Order: sequence, then C-alpha cells, then structure tokens
Amino acid sequence: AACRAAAHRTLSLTVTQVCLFLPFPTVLVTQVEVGAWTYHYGDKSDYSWELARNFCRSFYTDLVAIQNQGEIAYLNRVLPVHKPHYWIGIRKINNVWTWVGTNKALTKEAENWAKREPNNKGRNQDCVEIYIQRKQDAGRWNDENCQRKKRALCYQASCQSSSCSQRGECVETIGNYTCDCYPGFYGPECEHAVKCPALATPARGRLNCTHWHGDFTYNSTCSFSCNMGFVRNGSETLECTALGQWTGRPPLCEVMRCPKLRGLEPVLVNCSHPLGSFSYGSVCRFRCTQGYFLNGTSRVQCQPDGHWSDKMPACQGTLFCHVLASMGSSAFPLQALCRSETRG
Ligand SMILES: [Ca+2]
Repeated sequence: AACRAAAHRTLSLTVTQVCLFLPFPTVLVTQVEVGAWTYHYGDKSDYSWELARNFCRSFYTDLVAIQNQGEIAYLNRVLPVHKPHYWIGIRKINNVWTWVGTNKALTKEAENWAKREPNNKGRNQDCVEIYIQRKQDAGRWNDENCQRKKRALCYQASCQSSSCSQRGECVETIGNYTCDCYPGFYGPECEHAVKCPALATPARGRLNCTHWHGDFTYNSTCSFSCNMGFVRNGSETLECTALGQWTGRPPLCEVMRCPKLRGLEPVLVNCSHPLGSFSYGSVCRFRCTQGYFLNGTSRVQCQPDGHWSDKMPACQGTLFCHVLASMGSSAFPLQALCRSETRG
C-alpha cells in the first residue's frame, strides 16, 4: 500500500516508475526509487557528515546533489520524519559552498537556505543538512557542525559511464538523465556526430582521411597529397570542426613548373607542353640559326622537381672559330678543328 501510495504521489512529477519501501529491521538501507535514479538513506544509524558520505559512496553514488525545486519538494514529501534530519552533499570548501559530487560551487539560484541560514553558528558549521517535514522551513537547508550525527541521504546515479555515448555530460534528473552533448555531437544520447561536406579526391592527387565518428564527421582529419610532378596549392590537412565546416578549402594539385625558356637569336627553341606551359613533362628542342653550331644538349625535359633535365646549350658562331684560326700559327692545326665543329 505504501508503495502504491508513493507511486501515486510521484505521478504528478511525471515519473514513470516509483516505489517506496518503508524501513524494515532486516533491510540495511531504505530506498526510494524513482526510475533509474534512486534515493537511499541509512536507517540503522546516524553519521557525521564525513562518515555519511563514506556510507553513500560505499553503497551508492554519493550524498544527494540537489538540482531543482521539484527534487526538494519530492524529497520532503517522500522521506520520513527523522529528528536530526539528513545530510546532503554540500560542504564549505575554502569558504565556498560546494557540491562535493561535482566539485562545483553552489550557485545563487540553486540556494535553498532556511530563514537566517547559513548562520555559521559556533563558527564551525561547514556541512549542510536538509530539513524534512519540519514545521518551519521544510525542505530547506541549514549549515551544521559536520560532527553532528544525521542520516545519510544518498542517491544512486542513473548516469552510467556509457551514458550519452561518452560524448556528453550526463545530467541527473529525477527518474532519468539528460545528455549535455559536447560540441560536435547531438541526439538524445549524443549518438550523432556533426557532419561536414564530403571531400573528393583532388585531380592528380590523393586523399587520405581518418574518420573517428563516421565518414566526414566531427574530428575527421583528411590529408591531401599530389602525384609526382604536381604540387599542392593549399592546406595539407583539413579537419572537420564541431560546426560542420572544414578548417579550410581543399587544396588543388597544380603541375610543377620549370623556368620559362626563351629562344634568343641565334638559339631557336621549339617546345611541346602536354600538361602545362613550361611544366612537368614539357620538352624543348634547340637549334641554331644558320652559321652557328650547338654547344650542349639539343633537348631538355621538365623534371617532376621543376628542374630542366640539362643545362641550356649555347650556339657558337663559326666566326669565332675563323678568328681563332686566323690568329693561329702553323704550329696549331686550328683550321681543321673549326671545320669539324661547324658540321656538328
Ligand atoms: Ca546553521
């Protein structure tokens, strides 16, 4: 009957499942269950605040962390009257009232002090109790001497380590939990990762991606590389941000260029450019105008590293040869040498 009564009472809180077990001598603790979230308290003995916390942490999650007025009203309604009242999970740490479970400071909005509290009576009231079904200030808090003995009011968290897909902060609520998803994730269980537009393999290049949460989603990292003879213009790596955008634009693979070659009389140049003007794969051939001869290679090719395969040739005039020849004496057979070069 007690169970049904409790269930009836909590329906107004829109909690799906509830059962109140009244204290039995054989039961170690008394339990008020609200769906996945449960409250418990030691009904055998009262403890100092520190021991109460140990008790809660040994058997449950911690001393209760109260999050809203609905929870306070609920506790005040379902917990039995107990004269020394109940310890809750707030303690003064470095002079700041702190939720011990989360180590977060108590905010002004969350305060629920009884009238004229906290008064720090005796200057040693560093722990907090909740008045349950008290004539005055029922459900409100009082700072108390931590050595006083009270019931440990514990809760069993509904959040599990696997809750929220480990992609969000699990926030306890009465009867359930909600997920406060980290940036880049969404969904009731933060099960979805924010998507970025899919990236394509660049022309004349390669794309290599690492996906942590699914194809082209938050935290996916893609690196670009270019085929031999092509050079990347743009970022090497892009990352998918929590906003669903890449950290930059995809790069292009541009053909590697060699220095431009210009024919200057008497050198004549004739080039072919299969991939781009004076670029990787371009071939240039050299000739000399009439009366000159080529000194060097007759053909160069643009290499993948942007260098020509050979040094530029020069065209040497036969005139130079004749001058030399006329200067020569019969001791040196220069005339014969020049003739031979001119033919080449
Ligand atoms: Ca007080």
